[in-house]
Amino acid sequence: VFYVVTSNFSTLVEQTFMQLILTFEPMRCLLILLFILPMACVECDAQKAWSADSTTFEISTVATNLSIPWDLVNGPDGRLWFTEKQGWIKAVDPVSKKVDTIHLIPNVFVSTIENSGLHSMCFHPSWPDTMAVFCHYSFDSLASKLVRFDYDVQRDTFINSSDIFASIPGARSHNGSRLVVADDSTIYLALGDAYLFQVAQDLASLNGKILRFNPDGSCPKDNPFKSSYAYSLGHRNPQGLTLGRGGKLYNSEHGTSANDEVNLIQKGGNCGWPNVSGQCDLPIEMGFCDTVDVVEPLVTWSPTSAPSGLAFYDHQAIPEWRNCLLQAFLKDKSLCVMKLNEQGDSILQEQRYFTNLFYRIRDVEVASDGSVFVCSSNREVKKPKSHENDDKIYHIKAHQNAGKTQSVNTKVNGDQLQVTFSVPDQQATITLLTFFGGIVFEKEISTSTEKIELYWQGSEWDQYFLSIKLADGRHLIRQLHWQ
Ligand SMILES: [Ca+2]
Ligand SMILES: [Ca+2]
Repeated sequence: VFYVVTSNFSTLVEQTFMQLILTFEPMRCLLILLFILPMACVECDAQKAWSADSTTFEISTVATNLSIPWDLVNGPDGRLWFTEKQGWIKAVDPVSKKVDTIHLIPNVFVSTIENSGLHSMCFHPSWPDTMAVFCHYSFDSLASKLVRFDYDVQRDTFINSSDIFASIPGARSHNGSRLVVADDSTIYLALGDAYLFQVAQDLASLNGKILRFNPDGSCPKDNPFKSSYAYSLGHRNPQGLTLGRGGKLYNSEHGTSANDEVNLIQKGGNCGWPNVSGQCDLPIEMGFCDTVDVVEPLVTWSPTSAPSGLAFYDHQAIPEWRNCLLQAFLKDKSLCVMKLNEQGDSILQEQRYFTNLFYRIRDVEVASDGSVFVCSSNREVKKPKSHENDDKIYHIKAHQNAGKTQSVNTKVNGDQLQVTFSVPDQQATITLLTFFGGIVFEKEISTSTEKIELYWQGSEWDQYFLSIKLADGRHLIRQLHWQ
């Protein structure tokens, strides 16, 4: 549509211009030169086209039939540890795909609707000297807690537990949470407002805050507010928390029906909730914004996309994602990749990946080799047929050309897509999918080498990815962007 409109407009401008030149009306020609030509040139500058990532992603499933995995954490033992909402703590070996059950927390409260249960976990900063894990979970419809569990490496299970925060006001949702260990061995915990809204501005309350505490549960002396665990206040329901370059702390949180936020957290900063939602931009917010120096979000999403887990990516394995925040979306069923500027204090660009492929995504974790794990969160909703064995944990890697399998070459020129696909020894199904998961093109490939040329009218409102399912079970994805 964009092409048709702009090219028609351009033709119209040219025709009109030529007509006027030919009719020799100097004044009208002058008007054209002053107004219409600059408009035509704006269009020249804004030439956009489809481009393809240089990375082909290879996606594999490492765990199936899970029940709402909530937090994915790289284990110090090479396994990927994760929590499940019902109270399970498990670990999976991403190579053998063996899932080990480590512990079931007995007193977890799980609401059938909304969002309570076992949420976040992190490892003790002094591991392996101190083998312990911190977990945050609901133990009542109106309360959550943060508990330290000691880990027995021989038996691969938890042995003792001790409360760090024994009773935090909670609710059937709006509990948060996410745990992150900082380089200085303190721990951050992002907590929701438990629907008590105004407590997010009350330093005496733990809710609606990003807390900072020592592993023994004490309050760090250099916290911004005297004798307070609060590191940042004014948060609604944060479920994303991650460290970027230079220890910068980013969070993401759910908005009401609008204004999901990603924030660069400031020590002692106030992110505004419930007085401010998103930017300071409404008359009703101005009184608060005039008296408090509100930390405004780096980005907002309206209507909401439902952001959950957040991770920082800075590895060369996927060059497109260097210095990016990776945001798991539940409602928007995609992974949002946000390019940061060099200072890490603004977002230059965002692209959505894998839309509808995993369906709702609850968390994202970056492994030390630059591969990425995501988990689905589909048992909370009516699962689509294609997701019957959910929930799952997926492993996303940059595809390496190994053995006989050749690369997938994608060339995009304007609205012409050309795919060269060479797999000598196996069949494959190649599909072009739209942003909403609709199939534009599907073809079975069986010959040794095949070149496919596909022409399609790309719309700038859409996003596309190529899905190549190899007969050996590997799934390759190449993302296309309108830029
Ligand atoms: Ca805010
Ligand atoms: Ca606002």
